[in-house]
Amino acid sequence: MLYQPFLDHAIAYMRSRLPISAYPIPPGFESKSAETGKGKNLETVLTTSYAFQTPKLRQIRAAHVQGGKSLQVLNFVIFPHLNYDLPFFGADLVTLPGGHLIALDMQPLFRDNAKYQEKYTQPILPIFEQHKENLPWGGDFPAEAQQFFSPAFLWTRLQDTNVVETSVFAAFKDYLQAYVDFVDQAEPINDPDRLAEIERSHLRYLHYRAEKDPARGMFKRFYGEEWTEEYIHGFLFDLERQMVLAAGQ
Ligand code: DBV
Repeated sequence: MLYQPFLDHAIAYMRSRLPISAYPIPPGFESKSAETGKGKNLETVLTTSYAFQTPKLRQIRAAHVQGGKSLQVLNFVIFPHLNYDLPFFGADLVTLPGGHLIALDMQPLFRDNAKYQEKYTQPILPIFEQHKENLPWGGDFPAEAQQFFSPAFLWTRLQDTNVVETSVFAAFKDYLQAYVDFVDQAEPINDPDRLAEIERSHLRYLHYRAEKDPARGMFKRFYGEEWTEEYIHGFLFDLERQMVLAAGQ
């Protein structure tokens, strides 16, 4: 239940500020459970999915995994529509037997572009600096993932659950608020070259996340390969499927 308040807050907050409506979740993926372990270690692992959209945000989605005290995950990502230059909102909140692993960021479409950084990173640096004090840098992470994170990437490993409930929750709320502020201000892009760049950037990000999903092993173990691949490509990172569908209409 560690991340339930994060999920509740995110949905209530977005609802209070944005015209959100439901986004369809493919049948069979709203809720999935499996038993793991044996005897007194028997545990039910429940994965529930949530999805919304707004006129500017193509997909707001969350996957919530609950498998007892030592397995809790909330992966919450916002994918803007392709005619906005908004960053992705990405939260990966992971509790495993070894502790908590927290990734929180607004992942830029154009990481090394100075004007883009000025627009979407500078404004959140003060929030980053403030929360970084309670959330020390988590150390190594995959080098190839580096290109997808902003300079305001909060990345930490924690033992203390209390810190998750207080400092991480506070950072999560501040990042989400700053993100919704960006969404409020965002204007549609019309320039065809810029639109093509945005689409390329989305696809690059999607391919990376779908291919390298760190939860793949866990999901396969619990729910099997077929369910897992369909969940990843048909729900968690569904842009390509949606583009194929749109092209066929
Ligand atoms: N991660 C996901 C989704 C998850 C999920 C959809 C629904 O992208 C969970 C579930 N993340 C998850 C789990 C682990 C991690 C780890 C279960 C632990 C895996 C394990 O130890 O077995 C940020 N998440 C991680 C790690 C990173 C991230 C860097 C450590 C992985 C490692 O060390 O290999 N979030 C992750 C990431 C990006 C992001 C790589 C982006 C570009 O936004």
